[in-house]
Amino acid sequence: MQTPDLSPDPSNPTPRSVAVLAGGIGGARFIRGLLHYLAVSEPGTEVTVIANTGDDIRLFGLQICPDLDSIMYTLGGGISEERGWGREGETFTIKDELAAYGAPPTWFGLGDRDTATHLVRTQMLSAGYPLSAVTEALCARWQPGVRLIPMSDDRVETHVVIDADEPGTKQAIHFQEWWIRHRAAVHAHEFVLIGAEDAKPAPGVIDAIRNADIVLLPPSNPVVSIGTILQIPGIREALRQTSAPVVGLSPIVGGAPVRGMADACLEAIGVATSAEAVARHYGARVASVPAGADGGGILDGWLVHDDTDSAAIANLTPLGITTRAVPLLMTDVDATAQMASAAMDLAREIMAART
Ligand code: FO1
Repeated sequence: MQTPDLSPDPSNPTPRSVAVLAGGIGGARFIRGLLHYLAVSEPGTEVTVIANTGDDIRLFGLQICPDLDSIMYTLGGGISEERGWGREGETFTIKDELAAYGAPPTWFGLGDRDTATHLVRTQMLSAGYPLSAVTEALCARWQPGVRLIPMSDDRVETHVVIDADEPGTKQAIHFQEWWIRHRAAVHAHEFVLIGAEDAKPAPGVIDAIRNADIVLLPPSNPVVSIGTILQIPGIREALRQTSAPVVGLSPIVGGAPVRGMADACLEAIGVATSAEAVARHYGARVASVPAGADGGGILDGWLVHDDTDSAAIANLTPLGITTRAVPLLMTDVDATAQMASAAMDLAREIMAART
């Protein structure tokens, strides 16, 4: 993928800065479309991506960061398009050899090329580099065309509380086991972000949100991706205080996730699987925060899929969430670029309405 020219545009001395909070596959594909749109229509715009690290897992002594890697590989041209994770042209010899030794777990798809990323990352972490510096070093190879920052340099992990074998008892398993081995088909009582309360936003995260001209929430999983990022102390507050309009795109179309298993995640937290319910879950930024609420809403604008969800417009607008219905299926880069264009236009509409 041609890396868009991000040098400042002389006719626009102060290039626009966009901050994006993203999970893995859906977020990565949206950002690819966003960069495609910006390269053509708003060259010189700087994009900072704040990525979820709650999916991270330590396996076979390797620190694996699925969402950081999906974004880095997708924007750097190394992604397996059909999987949305891991490398194109991947082989799984190491995985097979580990299975031959009976080394658990066998359910995780550890790719050979991908393993080089995990080895470099783990080596640098062991040498004392923070995850944000490691990510920057890995991106020197991939040139994703964005500044990619983990939500935190502190180790956090999403674990899922499910029923244990003993009737009436529960156990927690790593999110990756729930997602990959169980395909999210085992009822999740709760998601717990281990380490969240002591985690700090990585260097640059809060500034990127505060200094952004526009903040975008791509159609990532609203619970275990975007929702996880919001649990890092300070990030929700920065979103509520930034002067930038905060515009999100619904990951739910016609009552179902476009891909992945966000419906299982939403069900676990008691949120309906609908474009409207997700917007209500994120909350309107203008809404007053009832005493004791969990920090208050973050949305100014919301895009829903035109063919199925335009009814949400009438219900969300009175809440202070300016809602527009546009095609939201990321069928190819051009379609995704159109979505990004609609999101940027909605942000500008919201900014104009303020003055
Ligand atoms: N997803 C799967 O469905 N099966 C896998 O075996 C698998 C392996 C894997 C390895 C590295 C990596 O970066 C991602 C991987 N994923 C796999 C995707 C991953 O579970 C999810 O993409 C995210 O954690 C959720 O967005």
